[in-house]
Amino acid sequence: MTPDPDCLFCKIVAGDIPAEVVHQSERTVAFRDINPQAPLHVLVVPRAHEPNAAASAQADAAMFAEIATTARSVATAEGYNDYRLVFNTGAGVGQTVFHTHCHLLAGRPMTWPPG
Ligand code: DGP
Repeated sequence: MTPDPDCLFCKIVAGDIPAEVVHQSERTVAFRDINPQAPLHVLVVPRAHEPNAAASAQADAAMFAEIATTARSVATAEGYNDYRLVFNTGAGVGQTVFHTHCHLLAGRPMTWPPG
């Protein structure tokens, strides 16, 4: 899918908006969240623009799997074996940026269920 000129994460992927990138590959980019909710809070995104995580998984299952393995690599590299992955999928559950992204959170105790 072509980049959306109005999409914040497409601009970060393109390097048009600065971000602290911690990992990148042909198909994914991982960068620190601007408003971290844990000592480690990284967003792993596909380079390809898809507003919705389920649509991304359907379009490219291998890329979607790569998001999970990238998150594990980043967590491990930063010294965390325990971590939480979150895909907010839809405005009703808190999605605010409509480019598929996986929140990688680690470094503090977490409760369940999430708020
Ligand atoms: P969500 O609510 O699931 O759509 O999460 C969007 C996340 O994006 C939120 O945790 C804050 C983060 N974010 C928003 N704007 C920026 C930005 O300009 N740079 C970075 N690095 N993160 C951003």
